[in-house]
Amino acid sequence: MRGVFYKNMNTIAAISTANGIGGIGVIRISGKSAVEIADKVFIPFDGVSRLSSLKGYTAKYGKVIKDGKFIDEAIALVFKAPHSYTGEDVVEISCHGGLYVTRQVLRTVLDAGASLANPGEFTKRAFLNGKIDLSQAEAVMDIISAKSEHANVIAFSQKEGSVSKKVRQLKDELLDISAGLSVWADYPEEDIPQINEKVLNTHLKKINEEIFKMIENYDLCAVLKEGVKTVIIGRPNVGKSTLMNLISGTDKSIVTEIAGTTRDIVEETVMIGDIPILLVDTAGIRVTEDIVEKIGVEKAKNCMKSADIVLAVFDASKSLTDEDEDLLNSCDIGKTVIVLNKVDLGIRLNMEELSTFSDRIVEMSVINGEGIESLRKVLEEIIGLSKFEPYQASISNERQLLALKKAKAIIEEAINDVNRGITLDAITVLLEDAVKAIMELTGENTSEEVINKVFSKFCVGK
Ligand SMILES: Nc1nc2c(ncn2[C@@H]2O[C@H](COP(=O)(O)OP(=O)(O)OP(=O)(O)O)[C@@H](O)[C@H]2O)c(=O)[nH]1
Ligand SMILES: [Mg+2]
Repeated sequence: MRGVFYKNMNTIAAISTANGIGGIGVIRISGKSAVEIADKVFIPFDGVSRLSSLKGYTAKYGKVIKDGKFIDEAIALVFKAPHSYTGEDVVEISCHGGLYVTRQVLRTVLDAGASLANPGEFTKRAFLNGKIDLSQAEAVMDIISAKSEHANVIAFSQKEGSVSKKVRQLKDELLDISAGLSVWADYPEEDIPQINEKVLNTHLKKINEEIFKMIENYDLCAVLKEGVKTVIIGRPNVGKSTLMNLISGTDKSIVTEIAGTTRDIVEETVMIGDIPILLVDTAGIRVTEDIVEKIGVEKAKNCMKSADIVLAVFDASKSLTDEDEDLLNSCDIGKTVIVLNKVDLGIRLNMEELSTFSDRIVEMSVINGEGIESLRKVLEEIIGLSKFEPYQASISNERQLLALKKAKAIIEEAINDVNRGITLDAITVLLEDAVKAIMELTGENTSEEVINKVFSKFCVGK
C-alpha cells in the first residue's frame, strides 16, 4: 500500500510545536497544495516573491494575513517533494509562540483549504511515502518521549535504521535458505547438491539466536524507557523516608524520630545516573492496631510485590528484630538490595546472619549522604546496564516484540521439523511464515488496522 497514496492525499495542517506558550510556534502544512495554500496566507516582506516561486529548503520572512487583516509576522520554510519529512510538498510557518496566535495562524491555513491533520498523520505520510519504515516511525515517537540519554540513544539508533537493517539481514538469510529448499524440492532430478540437514539446522539456530538477542535486549530497553519501580521497605524508623529524600533531592517524605511517621505511599520519579527510577517510600512494616497505619502497611506489602527492585532498609545500630527477619523472608532476594543504614552509629547488627539472606548489601549513613555512590553501582548492576548495547538493533515496543516472538516460535518449529525429517516443502512454508512475521517489524507485512493503531498514539502535529 505504501507509495500509492501519495498523489491522492489531501493537504493537511497542524501546530507542530507543543501545546503551550513558547518562543516560536510552528504550523506545518503538507500535501500537494501546501505551497499554494501557504501563498494565500503568507506575504513575503520583500513584496515581490511568492512561495510557489521558491526552491526547496528556502525560507522567507513575511506576514500572515487573513482577509487582508494582519495576524502575525513569521518565517515560511518551503520543502519540495520528495525532500521533506513527509515526502510531500511541505511549508512550515514559524510564528510567535503564543497560544492564541499559533491557533489563529492554523485557523487561517485551514480556512485557505487545508484539513486539520490527525494524530501522527505527518509521520504516517512519511511512512506511506516510503521515507521511513514502521520501526523508524515508532522511533520518532520514542525520541519525542525519551526521558533519558539511554532511551534517546536507543530510539535514535532505531530511527537511523538499526532495526530495519537487522530485519533486512534476517529476511535475506531466511529467504536464501527457503529458496535453496524450494529449488531442491522442485527439481529433484536436477544435479543440485542435496540439502545437508546439519548445515540447515546450524543456519536456522544462528538466526534464532540473533532474534533471541533482540528479544533479550528489549526488557532492558523497556526499563530504560519507562523507568524502574523501586520500592523502599523496612520496619519503622530505619530511615526509609530519609533515603527517599536523599535520592530524590527533595523533602517530599516526612522524617521524624517517631516510629510510624509514613503511613501512605510517597512517589517520586528520579534519575540515578542515567536510569529513570520511580521511587516509592512506604509505611514501616510492623504489626499494629492503628487502622490507618494498618492500611499503610498493607499498601507497602503490595508495593513490594509489584516492584522491579526492593530496597530493604535495616538499622545497623540495632540487632535484627523479628520484624526484620519476617521482612527478609518475604523478600524476593533476586530483586532486593539490603541497605544497612545508620552505620554512623556503629554496627551492632549481626552481619553474618544478614549475609545468609543476600550478599547484595550496601552500607549507608543516609543522614550524612554516605553510601549513595555504592547504591547507584549496585542498582546499575541489577538492572544489567553493563550488558546493554545501545547501538545494537533494539526493538522498543510490544508490537515489535510480538512479531519477533512469532518469528522465533516458527523457526523453532522448523528446526524441530528438520530434526524429525519432515519434508522440505513443509519447512519452506514455515520459513516463509517466519519472514512474514519479521516483516511486521518494518510494516511491510502489517495490516492497515495495526498501522492506524500505531499512528493513533502520536500527538497531533507529529
Ligand atoms: N544516625 C542516623 N540517623 C538516621 C539516619 N537516617 C535516618 N536517621 C534518623 O532516623 C529517624 C527516622 O527516619 P525516617 O526516615 O523517618 O525513618 P522511616 O523508616 O521513614 O520511618 P517510618 O516512616 O516511621 O517507617 C529520623 O530521626 C532520622 O533523622 C542515619 O543514617 N543515621
Ligand atoms: Mg517514613
